[in-house]
Amino acid sequence: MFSSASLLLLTSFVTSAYSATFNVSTTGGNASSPLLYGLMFEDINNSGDGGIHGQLLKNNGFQGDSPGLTAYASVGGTSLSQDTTVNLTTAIQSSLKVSVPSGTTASVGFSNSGYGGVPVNAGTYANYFYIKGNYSGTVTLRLVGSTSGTVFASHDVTVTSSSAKWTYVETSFTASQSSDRSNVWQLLFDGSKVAGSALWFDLVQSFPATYHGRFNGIRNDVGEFLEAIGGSSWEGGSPGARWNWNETIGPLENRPGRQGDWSYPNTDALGLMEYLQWCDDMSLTPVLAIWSGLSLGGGIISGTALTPYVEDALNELEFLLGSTSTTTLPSGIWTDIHHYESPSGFVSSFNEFDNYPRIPGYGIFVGEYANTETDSGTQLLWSNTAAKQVQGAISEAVYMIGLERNSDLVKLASYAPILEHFGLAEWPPDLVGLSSAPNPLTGSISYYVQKLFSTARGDTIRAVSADVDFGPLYWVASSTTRGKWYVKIANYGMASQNATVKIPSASGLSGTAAVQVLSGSAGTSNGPAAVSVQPVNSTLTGSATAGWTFDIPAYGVAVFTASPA
Ligand SMILES: *[C@@H]1O[C@H](CO)[C@@H](O)[C@H](O)[C@H]1NC(C)=O
Ligand SMILES: *[C@@H]1O[C@H](CO)[C@@H](O)[C@H](O)[C@H]1NC(C)=O
Ligand SMILES: *[C@@H]1O[C@H](CO)[C@@H](O)[C@H](O)[C@H]1NC(C)=O
Ligand SMILES: *[C@@H]1O[C@H](CO)[C@@H](O)[C@H](O)[C@H]1NC(C)=O
Ligand SMILES: *[C@@H]1O[C@H](CO)[C@@H](O)[C@H](O)[C@H]1NC(C)=O
Ligand SMILES: *[C@@H]1O[C@H](CO)[C@@H](O)[C@H](O)[C@H]1NC(C)=O
Ligand SMILES: CC(=O)N[C@H]1CO[C@H](CO)[C@@H](O)[C@@H]1O
Ligand SMILES: CC(=O)N[C@H]1CO[C@H](CO)[C@@H](O)[C@@H]1O
Repeated sequence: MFSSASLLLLTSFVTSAYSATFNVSTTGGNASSPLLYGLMFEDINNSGDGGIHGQLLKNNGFQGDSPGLTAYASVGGTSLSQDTTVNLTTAIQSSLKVSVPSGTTASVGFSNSGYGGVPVNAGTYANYFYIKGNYSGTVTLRLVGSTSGTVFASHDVTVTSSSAKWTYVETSFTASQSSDRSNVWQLLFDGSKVAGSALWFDLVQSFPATYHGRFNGIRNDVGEFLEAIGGSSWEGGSPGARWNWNETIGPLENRPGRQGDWSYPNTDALGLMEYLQWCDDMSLTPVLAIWSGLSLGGGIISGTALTPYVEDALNELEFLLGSTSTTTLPSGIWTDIHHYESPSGFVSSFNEFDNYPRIPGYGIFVGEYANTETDSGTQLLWSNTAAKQVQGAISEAVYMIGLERNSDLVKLASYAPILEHFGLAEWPPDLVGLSSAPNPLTGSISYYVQKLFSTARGDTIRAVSADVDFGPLYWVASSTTRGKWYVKIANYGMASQNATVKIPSASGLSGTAAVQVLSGSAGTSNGPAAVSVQPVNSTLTGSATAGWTFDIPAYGVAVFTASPA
């Protein structure tokens, strides 16, 4: 215990600069898991529909509990309704009925405002829709500024449709750049041909360029942003409402979608195969989660009552692995640990796994972790001034250093959640935010820390002898089989620290090393479309025996890299 007098003394003491020396051992050490910096994805805060999935139009299949006419508006005096008597398929049970008043002569139709606006960027858009009703003529698809009326794209397609069955139309067009997110997608037709009658539409879709050009793919811009680094939505509010893998595959019109866990519908257009395609395209290792019997809203299923769900998991494995010989679930025991913490919570968890028993076949998966509040309990939100702050991001770095030091035991870890649509989020603060505006993506400070750590992964964790104890500096060293050496050091303190890294027994290293440093004052944050904190690169001159010296400012993190000459 400190008396208040000695606490004061300590406070003034730590504001002066320190220096520390780290000797990295070149022998021994433990294998490090290559899966320590993962991405945990779940459809929350419109991270799937309206987020990473490329499809931009909202409520296109009238899915979820109360779709109504969400996102739709009449154009040119039509009247719109959700028609539950005219369905596309067994899965998609409603359509959009567009009634045209008698005497109409103009081009009329409907618009869709997407997820907080339709992003309109110069480029090609692929469009798909179903139409039913007697119509033979031109259908015009447009992207239009909602208040400005500016037309960014206008494209005619000739359609012949009857009331006997659904007609599928696919077409693409090129748009010019909009300066904001207030845009709608419009579908117009010749009102004179439908006056006094109606047409029906369903599963309207519009995609900008997708990542790796995939059909029904993920957004290119979001994909590229997340490429730099690696959920519970499927639990369901009740057992019946859980995510069913077999209803997220196959043609989109056969996917019923579901009311997601986070108060909005999931279209499941981003389904099992799309997740795997995403992993493939980013060279990610997928970790398949199966339902354990626990629902978010309670309703736990256990014991023999779980048998059909185990069967379902085996069917899923067979479907994915192409083997019909899967008769038992893979062995191995894993514990999934979640941490949503304050900065001090993370720092005090630095040594969480240091003394954990090591049992063969047993591993830890830190399935979700993030700093979500300040030490005084203020919740962090992108929308207020307290977005993710430097202090919290450094505390996450301290925790991640603890994970890496124990990565012989902690095999997998994933920050969560990773993506939110600004303004459509109920679980802040996510790693990355996006909007429908041009240049839509903003990385939180935590995003840059994840990026720093995940791109400096060694395969062997090396022992370090230092002339200081842990706190406020925390460190971990690793090396790769290709002769690179990494030292990650977090400074969770209010004073700048000088660090000298030596690798006395290493030979053949270049005298020129690199260090990437991220730091800022404790409460600084990156706001939507306003990035103030990100890593800064420097080159260092030194040697393995004399060391390399660099400064780690207060609330900072440094990733040091030495490479073969
Ligand atoms: C509409 O849904 C019913 C089941 O509610 C199904 O029998 C019917 O085939 C569906 N219509 C189409 C066109 O698929
Ligand atoms: C559509 O056209 C067909 C064939 O001319 C006709 O039998 C049917 O009544 C028309 N349907 C509507 C809704 O007008
Ligand atoms: C999916 O599998 C469940 C059993 O787990 C079954 O009840 C359901 O009918 C299946 N759905 C489809 C579309 O096959
Ligand atoms: C390797 O793991 C053991 C626990 O199994 C631990 O005691 C030791 O410190 C670790 N060594 C390094 C270099 O991390
Ligand atoms: C680092 O290694 C050097 C050379 O072996 C040694 O002189 C020094 O005391 C060591 N420093 C620490 C902090 O272990
Ligand atoms: C900083 O260094 C890293 C690692 O070498 C590199 O990937 C990144 O592109 C560099 N950033 C800048 C802005 O030069
Ligand atoms: C569409 C959606 O999920 N909206 C919710 C997002 O989060 C805000 C804030 O919690 C809720 O108010 C919305 O209902
Ligand atoms: C406070 C302090 O000692 N800062 C020094 C840390 O190391 C760098 C690089 O050698 C110097 O430039 C700083 O002056």
